[in-house]
Amino acid sequence: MRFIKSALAFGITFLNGTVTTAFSMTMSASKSTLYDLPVSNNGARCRIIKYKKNIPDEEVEIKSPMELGGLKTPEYLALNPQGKMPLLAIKDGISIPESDTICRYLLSTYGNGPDFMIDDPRSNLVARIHDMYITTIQGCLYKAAPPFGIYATRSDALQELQKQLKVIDDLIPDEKDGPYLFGNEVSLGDASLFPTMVFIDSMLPKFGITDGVPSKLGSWFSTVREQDADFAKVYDEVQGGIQAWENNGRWDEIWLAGLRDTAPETIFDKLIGGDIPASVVYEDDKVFAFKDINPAAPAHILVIPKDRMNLSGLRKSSPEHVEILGKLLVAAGEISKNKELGFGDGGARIVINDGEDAGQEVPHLHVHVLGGRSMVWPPG
Ligand SMILES: N[C@@H](CCC(=O)N[C@@H](CS)C(=O)NCC(=O)O)C(=O)O
Repeated sequence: MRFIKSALAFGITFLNGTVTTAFSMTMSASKSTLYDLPVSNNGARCRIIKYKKNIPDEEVEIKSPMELGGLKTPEYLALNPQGKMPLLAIKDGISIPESDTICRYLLSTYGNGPDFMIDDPRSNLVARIHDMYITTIQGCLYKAAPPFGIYATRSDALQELQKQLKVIDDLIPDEKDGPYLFGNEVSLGDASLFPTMVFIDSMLPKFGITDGVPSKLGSWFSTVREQDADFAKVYDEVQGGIQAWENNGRWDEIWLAGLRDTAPETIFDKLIGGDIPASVVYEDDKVFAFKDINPAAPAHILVIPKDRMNLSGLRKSSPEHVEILGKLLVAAGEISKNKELGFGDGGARIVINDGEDAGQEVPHLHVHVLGGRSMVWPPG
């Protein structure tokens, strides 16, 4: 059995900062359990460490979180309140979530094999960019609905993902003497990024993005897989999980993958594109507002999404549209206060006609903002 020297200092600190009690102890490493699934990219970086350092199952055993009932059960949450995998349960009730922390624990505990710590700070930078800016939004590749980290739309998150790939690509040297990111020594940067690249490589094309992986990154990804059996093994594990998702039709209903806006363009696209002149009263990157050419009130503005996103009518809305629907209403509220457009102090009527019976004429969601006179109820 392996023994780990671990000086754990326990202290009780009073308000004046004086430590009144402290002791240290030596712990023996009994078997640890890595809760993880083959498809988990963050877990796969820990598996790369386990494989490369030949850590036997007798020391670090891999189990499915389902053995504790799943990620969101009280039993699992007691070990990792974030309800995420991977999680390494070590001993004496200590559990370590967060793949980077798990990897560093494994590296400092098990001496065999490469140490993954190379003399190039760009390795840590790749891992950091991956953790801060890529895994936080990776759900845009496979999750049913936004938000994806700080992004409220899938297309914004997909764009950001590609930007981060470019940032990492720029860190990779043009010339290097080995298959890994920074030469012939495997690093934490390689282990962190590679499993996520399995996701990106197979999922970006589902969104019609075939040129999303820049060239140095693409060639590192294929070379390391060809030349390193442990990376190839992890590739197969993650890919097997993705294939199972595929077989279950995971992307069939995902916006911009299986689900796209196939309805014909309308006159509104011509107004947005400037092919037909419009009396534009407001415009930003997502919203377009213009005067109705057949006004039904002294002030009558239409507020529309620039990208229809399948919203030929409000009935097509889904959680994918939460951001644009909010933006349309905020813009409508602003416009309804604009006296120069003919709106008064008494308020406005803000209407969405959804479908033929409601009087919708153009199949591109539009919010009517009507004002400058008092309205009757019920509407006709
Ligand atoms: N920052 C964490 C991220 C962990 C994470 O997002 N894990 C995913 C699987 S790769 C997960 O558990 N997702 C399920 C969920 O969030 O419900 C790490 O590096 O371990």
